[in-house]
Amino acid sequence: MKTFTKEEFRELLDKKVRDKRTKTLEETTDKDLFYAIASIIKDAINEASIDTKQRYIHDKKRQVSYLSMEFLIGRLIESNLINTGFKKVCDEVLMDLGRQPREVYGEEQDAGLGNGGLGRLAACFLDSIASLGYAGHGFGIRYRYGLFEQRIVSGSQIELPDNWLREVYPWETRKTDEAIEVKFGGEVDFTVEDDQYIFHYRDQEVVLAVPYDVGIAGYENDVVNTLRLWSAEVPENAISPDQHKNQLEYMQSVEKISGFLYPDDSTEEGRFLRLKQQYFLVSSTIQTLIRRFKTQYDMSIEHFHEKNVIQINDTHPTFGIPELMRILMDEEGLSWDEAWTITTHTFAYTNHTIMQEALEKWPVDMVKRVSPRIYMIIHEINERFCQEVYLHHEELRDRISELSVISNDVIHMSKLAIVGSYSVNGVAALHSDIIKNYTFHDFYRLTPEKFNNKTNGITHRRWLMGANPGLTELITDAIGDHWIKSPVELNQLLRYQNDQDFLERLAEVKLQNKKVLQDVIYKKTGIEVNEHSIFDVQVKRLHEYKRQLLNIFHVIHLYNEIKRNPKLKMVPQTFIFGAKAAPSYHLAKEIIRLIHLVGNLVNEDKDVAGRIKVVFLENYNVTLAEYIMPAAEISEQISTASMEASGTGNMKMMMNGAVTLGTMDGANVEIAELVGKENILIFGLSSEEVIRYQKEGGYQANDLYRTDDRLKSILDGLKDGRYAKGETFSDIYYRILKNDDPYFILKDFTSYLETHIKAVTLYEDSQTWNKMSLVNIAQSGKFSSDRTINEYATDIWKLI
Ligand code: DL6
Repeated sequence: MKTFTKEEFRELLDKKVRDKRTKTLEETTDKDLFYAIASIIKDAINEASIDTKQRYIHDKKRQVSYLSMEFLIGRLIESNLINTGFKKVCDEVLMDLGRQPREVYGEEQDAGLGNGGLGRLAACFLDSIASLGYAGHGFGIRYRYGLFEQRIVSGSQIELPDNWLREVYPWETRKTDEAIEVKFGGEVDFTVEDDQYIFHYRDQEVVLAVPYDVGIAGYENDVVNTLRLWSAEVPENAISPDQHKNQLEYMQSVEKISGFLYPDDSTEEGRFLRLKQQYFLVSSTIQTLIRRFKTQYDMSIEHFHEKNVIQINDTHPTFGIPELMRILMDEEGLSWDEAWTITTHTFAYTNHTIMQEALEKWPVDMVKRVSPRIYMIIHEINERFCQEVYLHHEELRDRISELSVISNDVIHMSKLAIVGSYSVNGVAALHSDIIKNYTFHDFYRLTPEKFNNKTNGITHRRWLMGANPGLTELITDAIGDHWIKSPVELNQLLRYQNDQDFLERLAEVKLQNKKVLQDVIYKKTGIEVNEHSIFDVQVKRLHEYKRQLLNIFHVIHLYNEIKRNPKLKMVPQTFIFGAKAAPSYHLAKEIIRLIHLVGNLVNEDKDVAGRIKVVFLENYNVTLAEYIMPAAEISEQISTASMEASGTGNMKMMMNGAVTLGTMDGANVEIAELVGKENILIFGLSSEEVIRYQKEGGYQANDLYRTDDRLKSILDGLKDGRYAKGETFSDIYYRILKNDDPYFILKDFTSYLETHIKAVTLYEDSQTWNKMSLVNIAQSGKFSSDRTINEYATDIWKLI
């Protein structure tokens, strides 16, 4: 990519602001500058994108298509500046102009097209695929409204629409000429001609999928891949096929398909829309891939899978399997067996959860309404699959009803994904073992060769170089910059474990990052936090299994201790939370309310005198995370063991020098292995113990409530209104005591408390703590998504 001197970049910027904003540089606002810089980057990215595409076509490259209903992109300006190599010069020019780069870049709206880890993982993966020079593209939906904007009113979450496209999104290019027709509903029948079934479709609703392409630049390698986001529109001149809808209603109903990320799934209508979104994504994408294959490769369609692999991010894009079958048979004229061979050599499935309620299931009736032909194909896949098990796997005959993709008129998407894919992977070693040994054990017995592990990762370019320039500089000063292209070389830092001077510089970087976050906290909440207190952080979606409740119970316990003994000596601690709850998840919203009201109580009580503070940062998103991760000191990763597939926040905080305080769950297990038990704080039941309790029907939470005064006091407070001027939290109370504490909060409480005491003791010895922090950074290279993507590319995608 072109490089610029400061003078050249300034000149270009001047030209851009004149062209695009009709202003001189002196007159510009930060927003003008943001758009002008984005336009400079986009010109460079477009050029490189054309070259990349031509190279892929010329080399007839095998390509991976990463299909995901979510891409939690956040802002792109800084990572684009880093990857194009323009960051330094751009920062300098802005500073010469008397502008703060962070303020200018802060003008970009977060693209929040995802809920949490799964969507952010997809975004990190695209960055790594391009940075490693692999031919791979993302396909998703251009939701008009992303994940809701969270506001807290009197302690309770309310949701506002995330109008992220209010202004022009500078990174996208609309490609009307590559629009695709997606056909929904209608009826299907068939005739037989020359022993062949010919399917006839009638009365379908046609929706136009219009692509918006976002260039994904690799790190200083001139590679630009594409994230294609589909938008739903009414085809030109189409009139409403439904006589009961006028034209306006018809247009609205079509545009709704790409209207919202996760439309409300508490209603039948919301669920149906979600299903339509899934089919919309896979049909438009697979039609595109077939079209590209036919024009760019000089091969017959039977070779499709030799040049294409489709990775499905969880089960949400699983309808791609029957859709590819449909196209190959009904449009390309292949037989079932030919189509099945191609399909099962094309798809690879990543599982991201073993929580039963999160394993997707769709009622047969709904799927038939979206596409009767797709349902017919799923039915046939299942018939043939069950027959195959019956005939050739006698040992599993009595398990056929568990293996069946369809049961009780419900389609189990994970089973369909396993049957139709050649690879099934979990996202951390422990999670992949649980999948094999428990969740999908029968499938594992049937086809063990499909199952594998790919431990998640995060892009160190965003989460270290972008978010933490101070630490980046310190590292590079010490060990050179090889680690940027080869992050495992961060382990060279281990040489500095006993270097007092280095450890002090490391602590200074952390302190500066804490001051930045302190400022953000004050601006957002008005709460003054002590930069010398321990920054103890839990940021992630709100879910009972992630146990934000355990964290706030600990805070209540500390508060109770202070009230009992106001002179208690304590290292000051700031408990920082950030979490969005799904709009229809009542208990999660109650937990947010509890955190807030306990926070108010603690923060305002004079007896506490600043020893503990609670901060809840509203509207947690990627940008906020970029301020939080570098400042974190204790990384709370406290899910009930066995329930968190991997976690990626744990990796982000580790890479920024926080010490994990967590259970042996998800990728925490691998963090523990790497840093050793003296550099991590582990507590609680193991996954085997949790699974054993679950098999035995749980444990007696009431016994603990009755015998442990600390717990009794905390739980009683939920009912007697002492935390919030009479406001109570009975649903949380009953969830624990009537449902026998399904997430083992009381069971793990003592061990959690003891581990916190240990953490504080270690923190007081700053040399020891700084060393722990250093070891965590040094061992975090494994968790770069570059390592993960190299594993996918080699083992699953066979790109090399
Ligand atoms: O793999 C990314 C991420 C993991 O790090 C989290 O542990 C896991 O909870 C999350 N899974 C989901 C599942 N949602 N669905 N379906 O978001 O994936």
